[in-house]
Amino acid sequence: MRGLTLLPLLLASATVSAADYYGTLEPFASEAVYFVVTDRFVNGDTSNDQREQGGPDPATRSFDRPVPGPDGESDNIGYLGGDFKGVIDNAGYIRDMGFSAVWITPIVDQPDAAFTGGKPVSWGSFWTDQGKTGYHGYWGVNFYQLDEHLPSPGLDFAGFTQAMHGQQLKVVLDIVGNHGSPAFTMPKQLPKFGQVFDRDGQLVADHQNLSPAQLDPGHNPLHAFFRTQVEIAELASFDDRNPAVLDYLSGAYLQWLSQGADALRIDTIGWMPHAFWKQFADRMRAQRPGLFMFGENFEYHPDKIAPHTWQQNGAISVLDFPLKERMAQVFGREGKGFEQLPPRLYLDDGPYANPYELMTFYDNHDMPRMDASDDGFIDANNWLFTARGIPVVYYGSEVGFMRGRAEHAGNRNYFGQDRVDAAVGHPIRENLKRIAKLRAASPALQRGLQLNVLMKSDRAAFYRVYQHEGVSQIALVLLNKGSQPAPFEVKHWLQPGQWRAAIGGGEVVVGERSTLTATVPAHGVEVYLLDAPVTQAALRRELGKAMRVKRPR
Ligand SMILES: [Ca+2]
Ligand SMILES: [Ca+2]
Ligand SMILES: [Ca+2]
Repeated sequence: MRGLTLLPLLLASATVSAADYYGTLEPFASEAVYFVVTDRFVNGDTSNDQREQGGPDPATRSFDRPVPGPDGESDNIGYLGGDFKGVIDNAGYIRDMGFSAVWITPIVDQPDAAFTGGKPVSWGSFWTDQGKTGYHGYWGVNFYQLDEHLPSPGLDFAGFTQAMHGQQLKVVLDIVGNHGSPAFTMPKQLPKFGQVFDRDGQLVADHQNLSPAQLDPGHNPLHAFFRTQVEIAELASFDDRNPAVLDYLSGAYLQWLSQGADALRIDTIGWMPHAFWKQFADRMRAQRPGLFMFGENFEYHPDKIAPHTWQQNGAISVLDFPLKERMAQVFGREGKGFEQLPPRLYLDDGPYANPYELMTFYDNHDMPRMDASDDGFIDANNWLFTARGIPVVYYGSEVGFMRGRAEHAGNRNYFGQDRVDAAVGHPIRENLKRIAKLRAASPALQRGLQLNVLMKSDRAAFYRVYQHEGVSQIALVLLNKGSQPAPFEVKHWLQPGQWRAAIGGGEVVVGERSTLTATVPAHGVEVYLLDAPVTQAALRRELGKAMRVKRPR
């Protein structure tokens, strides 16, 4: 009898000491992503440049189409030669910064000429496409075929993913489901624009240079792929209600997954209904269980983007635009305080299925690059790689390339091998490397619960805690974005033990009810790590609460 009553007690105490504490168990949350517009990163093979394409007519030639700006500056809306080889050649450069994955722009075949419709592109303009080419990859015409600017002999997409995997880098493939290429307003229809071809190269849809309202999907089978309303600029909008559209797209993306893509980034996800993406996600995961996907819904309000993350809508993560908006204010020239950030983390509430699985970033190709000093970039990266979420850094940000610049004002300018080589040793890159490598080695920074201790003005202090299946780590992160060294005194939830300073080196022994004091250098970070099970009572209580937060699924 006695033994029988004791047994549940023993089990109960074993359960308590092995409590699970984590923000997420999603494996992809351990990654850190470097994002390249492939055409604009490095031209590793000039033999695939297709420099004659679209020529000789200056209105349609596709290579190197500069858009002049003030003071000799220039944007460019033509192809500039970047390719798979350019990325592979620099895999070591990317991995050496602490990244584990590379997001590349879409790889599918694009029209072979510059677009002649729409409004002319001028320096600093928005929503203008005349004279622009498909260098960015978002104007698909054959979603089963690789665009000819990307591969090299012996290096198709499967070869590319294989080479990247050989360099310990995952490949995040950018995909589009909402639209094809620009499809109307051309003075005269050009080949491929507004057309869609299947895996055998057969024409399956053709906008025929007609405005959406002029299409007749009920009677003309070539129009059945398209919607009859204008959506984005002059793009051919796919009709999500036509089952052939889902078949076509999911067939194409399963093909690329079978060639080694590790995760998908979904462009313009908000322009197709949730029901479409739910079916799409189900088809992808039927082939690739657990596939991680994240969408781009360019909205700063979390209620607008969070529904994508819910199970019923496909459980697709999203780029964290609401946090990005605040990061630009805190680390950019406005210099606002850290107190701006917690309201956008949604650690204890909010509409996301799981905020720890969001893709965090401070700029990209669709918005002005962050306008910050070198120190601002350093501070931003120190935050990005220690706070919750999965960090994404846009190519060139490791040197503050084209900072503050929007599309058509240099945002997507060619980076090139010379800049890559010169970037080694740059202070932004050196600091990025340090914090990214620390995150890459820390389960707590990757997937641990976040508990904020202090977020005020130039100082932030917070814990990240991960305890699961025998791995236990508590990280205490101290950030100083000020230009003077900053003192910290942390006693809240502080567990006694021998903490090691992961950046500065050395150890700090913390006793019962004592305080950890530290001075963090200007624009600096320190991360104290304690590799021990969580025992401190108040910390356990707080973590237990965090684990019980109810979230929409
Ligand atoms: Ca090339
Ligand atoms: Ca092409
Ligand atoms: Ca749409």
